[in-house]
Amino acid sequence: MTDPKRYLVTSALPYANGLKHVGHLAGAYIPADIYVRYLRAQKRDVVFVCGSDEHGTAIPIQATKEGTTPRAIIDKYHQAMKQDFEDLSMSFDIYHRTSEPIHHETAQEFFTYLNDRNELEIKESEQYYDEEAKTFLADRYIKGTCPNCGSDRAYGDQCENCGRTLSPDELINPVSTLSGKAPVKKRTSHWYLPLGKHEEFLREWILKEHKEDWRATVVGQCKSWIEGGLQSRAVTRDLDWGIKVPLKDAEGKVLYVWFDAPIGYVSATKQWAINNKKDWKPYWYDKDTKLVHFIGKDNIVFHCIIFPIMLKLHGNILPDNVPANEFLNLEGDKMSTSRNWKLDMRDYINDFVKKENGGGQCVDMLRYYLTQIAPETKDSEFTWKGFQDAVNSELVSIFGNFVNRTWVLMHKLCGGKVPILHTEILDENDKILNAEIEGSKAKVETLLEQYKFREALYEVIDLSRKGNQYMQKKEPWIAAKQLAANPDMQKNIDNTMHLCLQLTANLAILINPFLPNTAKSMLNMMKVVDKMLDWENAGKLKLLSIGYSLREPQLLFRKIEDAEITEQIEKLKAGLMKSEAGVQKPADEPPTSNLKSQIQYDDFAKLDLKVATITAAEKVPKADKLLKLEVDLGFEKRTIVSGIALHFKPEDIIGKQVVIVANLAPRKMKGIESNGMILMAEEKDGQLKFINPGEPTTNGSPVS
Ligand code: B3M
Ligand code: ZN
Repeated sequence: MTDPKRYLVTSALPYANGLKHVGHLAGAYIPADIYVRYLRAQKRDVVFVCGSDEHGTAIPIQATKEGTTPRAIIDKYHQAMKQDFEDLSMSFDIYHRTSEPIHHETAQEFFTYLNDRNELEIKESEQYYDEEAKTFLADRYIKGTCPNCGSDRAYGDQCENCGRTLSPDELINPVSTLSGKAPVKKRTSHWYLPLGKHEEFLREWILKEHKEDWRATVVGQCKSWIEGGLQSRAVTRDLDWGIKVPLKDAEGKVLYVWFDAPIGYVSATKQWAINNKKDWKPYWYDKDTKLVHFIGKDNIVFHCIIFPIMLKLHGNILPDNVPANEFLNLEGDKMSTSRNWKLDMRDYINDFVKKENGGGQCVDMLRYYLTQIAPETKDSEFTWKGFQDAVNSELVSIFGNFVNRTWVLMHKLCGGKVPILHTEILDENDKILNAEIEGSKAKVETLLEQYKFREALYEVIDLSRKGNQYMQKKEPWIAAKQLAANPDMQKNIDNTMHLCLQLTANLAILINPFLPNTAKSMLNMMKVVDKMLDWENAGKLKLLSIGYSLREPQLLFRKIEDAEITEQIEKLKAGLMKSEAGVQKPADEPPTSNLKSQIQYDDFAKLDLKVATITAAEKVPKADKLLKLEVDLGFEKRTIVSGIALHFKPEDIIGKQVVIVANLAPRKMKGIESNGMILMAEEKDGQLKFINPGEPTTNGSPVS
């Protein structure tokens, strides 16, 4: 959409059932905040909404876990998440909550509107019911074995292990999480949104209209949903936590959380308008509004297929783009709340931002690293070493260094004032730098408009790198030494410092959407007001007036010490150990059966199990859980990468005889090709033990 009248930008509403981690931050919040800050600097009319998602089974389940009420849970986590976002400089215009009456009314009105126009279907079906708890079991209240991967951590809506979307009927051996008993089937009726009816619209709108401007990953996911056949989706649930279905004969039924949550964007806008005496309607009805949803990839179907259908039926505008991010892994593994393998925003805030040498610069360091590794086109990885490198060798050594050098030299060589520019002696280097400054605005702008935040940030840092190179070429400190012999040299010094200062002012404008606290510190050093950060000033060469006196230099970023990252990595591992210990069963409890579904002999016969000896073992760099093993199969040697580094020291396992799956397809892990898998037994407490043939056996012997 070219030149819209106004923007409405949304970030996914996080569930108020626990603290959120930096993976969430990188996915749906930082990119949105960058985009919005950029639009505000352009003086655009923009409203940025977010809030807590306070419905769904996640809430009462957490309440049971913590031995409290759903209300207490949402109050606690709403407050905590709101605070975390504030502490990390997220600039929402409103951080709302879906438990507010205005949201309940808005969501009910949507439902009624669609229902009155016969856009919903009522269907009777059999659903799982817990006879002991006397309640129907929605999604997360049913657990069982995943039909896809065999894990027993599968729920009625999704498998925790392989991520596959499931329906309760697909679960093998389902049990109720309320009573632990097998549920029975009972008839119930629900309202459905028939997605299939809108297939043509979706094909046209996503696969044609937005084929080019939406991310390929987003279009790809939508395409496979559309082509997989669009089923009707129930928009109500039998549950006692949520928004009541606004009909007489709907006792005990609430709106499905994914029906009400996106409407949360609308109700948040309404509340924002009330708070600011504005009209909310144009933001949701006027075609000149550009609506952009920032989300993680697991939310694509809801934001690109289901909610747009609801919006279309309700007469609202549709999103112009949904720049969904892929996932952020952590130190070689998927981030996971249940396994405690994560870095909560709160932990970073406590360990860095709130520390003595923390504050805004530590906020910006995290914002910087998370943008630099943003999973825009594929999953990416947070490592503490990567964080340290990004801060020390880019923020400190390039950006911070340029600004600091400029300030120190300006005070030393130009009396702390913006020196005059002697245009008559501008040389080639000066002209090249001028052109770089002038060209930077368009470059960064184009990338931001395309939601390429990583590249946009790179351009800004690159501009400061060019500043350093320029300074290195001009060497004003050498010119200073020649002053006594040649007073004309002052002109050269003036020119160099003048341009470096104008570049610093430009850097403040360009970095502001990404690192707002840094921009603020720079404004302070320059003794100028916020107005200078207006985007239209970017690319200009006369931002700081000649003769204007500037403050003393102030270090923009501090270094991250080795000890700090070692401490974090240890903390992370300790957390994992704790969570593994947490799920430990009492020692006297016999192992549970947990049997996977039956297979035929032919299935088993496909496995080629062989005896082998581990001949070498070493840690895989930047992956705390992986060991690279060499095994001898008698007839050949192989490399196998195994996730056992937290359990065994490499030197302790060399020479051990093991059983391996020898015909497993090769898999790359951390760039190393793994050819096979070592069999392990897992004790109740999570300890791993090798499977071996019992007595020394010739390598390569088959096991059957
Ligand atoms: N609360 C799921 C999530 O946090 C959900 C997003 C709602 S956005 C309308 O991933
Ligand atoms: Zn699975």
